[in-house]
Amino acid sequence: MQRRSPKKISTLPLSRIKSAVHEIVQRTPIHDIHTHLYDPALGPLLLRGIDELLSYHYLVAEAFRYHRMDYARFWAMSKPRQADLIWDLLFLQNSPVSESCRGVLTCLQALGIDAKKRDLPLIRKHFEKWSAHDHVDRVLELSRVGRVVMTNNPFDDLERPLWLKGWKRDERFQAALRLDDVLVTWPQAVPRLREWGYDVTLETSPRTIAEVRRYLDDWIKRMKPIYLAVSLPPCFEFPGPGSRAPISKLIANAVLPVCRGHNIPFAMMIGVKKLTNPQLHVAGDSVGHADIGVVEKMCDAWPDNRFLVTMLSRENQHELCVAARKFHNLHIFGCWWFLNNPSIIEEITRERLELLGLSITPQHSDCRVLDQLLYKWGHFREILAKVLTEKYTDLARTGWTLTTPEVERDAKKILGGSFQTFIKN
Ligand code: HDL
Ligand code: ZN
Repeated sequence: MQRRSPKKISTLPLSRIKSAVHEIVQRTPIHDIHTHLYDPALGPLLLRGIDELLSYHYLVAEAFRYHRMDYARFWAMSKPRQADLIWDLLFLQNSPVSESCRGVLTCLQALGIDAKKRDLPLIRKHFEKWSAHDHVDRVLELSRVGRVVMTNNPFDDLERPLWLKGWKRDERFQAALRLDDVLVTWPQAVPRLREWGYDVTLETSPRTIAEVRRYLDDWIKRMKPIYLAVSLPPCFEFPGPGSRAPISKLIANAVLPVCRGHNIPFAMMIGVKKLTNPQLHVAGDSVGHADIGVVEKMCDAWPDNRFLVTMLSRENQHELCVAARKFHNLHIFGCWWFLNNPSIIEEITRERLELLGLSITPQHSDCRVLDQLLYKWGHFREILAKVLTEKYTDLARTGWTLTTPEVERDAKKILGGSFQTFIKN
């Protein structure tokens, strides 16, 4: 039988690269590897709608730059009243040019809600008609986000009982077990762990280490997290195994062995200065430059562990790329929080592609409100398409030829595929 020659796939001419890349990046589904969203079955934990969008802590901080209201008085206001104030200050009295404000408008536009009338009560009415499940389906479809990784914390008094009861999981929402309470505020964690039946003491004795491992095993069994995570201050240091500091001992002797045992990565989100202004509550955190040597030492000391790392300081980004070149058990991700602005996203994404090729996960959304998926990914896709077009054009100019399936393959890797490969191997 005559073997048919494989279907000839035409190469992309220089003139078609831009339109092809933009079209492919726009339609490629996303694995969003870090968010604060929740499975809709968890009810009120999943924030959604215009009042949550407007009272997002990014906008709260920006609004306080235009008013001198007493902090306690602001926090005593209901969410809709906070939203009214923020809408007036950041959208009506000033043009909403900041990325967080523009994001609200992108969400409304994507949902087909007309903001031109600037009628907040009317905008509210649009959101009232969607049940949580319909709202989730609609936003995931419009944003083309296929998988969302939650941030799950057994120390959260609203969340813990829901996990203990259990529910039929929506497989689009994956779990990540968050360890800040155990690792960063160990003294406060001890009494609660004891209350839950774990025989731990302030001293991180072998018994305590064994009990922390049991705690991690119990919650890994319950949540099936795809990674364990912690956010760390810029001053976080890691002298290596056996150090006296609780956080280092707990990581070295409990977290990393458990991650190896379950074959799941450890995510470190480094550079948060907690509550620089405590009166701003969750909006009060700031940023500090961290020591990349800590990341390098840990990747070197534990070659059988896999580390997902994102850093909050812009000044840490280049050295994080270089560190990732040295350690294949290090996967870097996201333009996190204060980096999630077009000017910085473009700079970071460009340097990551130039130093690391496609072995990165250049973005996560960090969404706290369901609808934010529409803007955080809508804005990023535009920037990624622009940078990728430049890179492919550079290649084409050397005479290298590209095909559509190759661009599709690359986009899939960058929007979650490289992460999926990293967590599997
Ligand atoms: O620690 C974290 O996961 C951070 O993302 C914080 O939640 C932060 O408040 C945030 O929402 N950043 O976008
Ligand atoms: Zn986060």
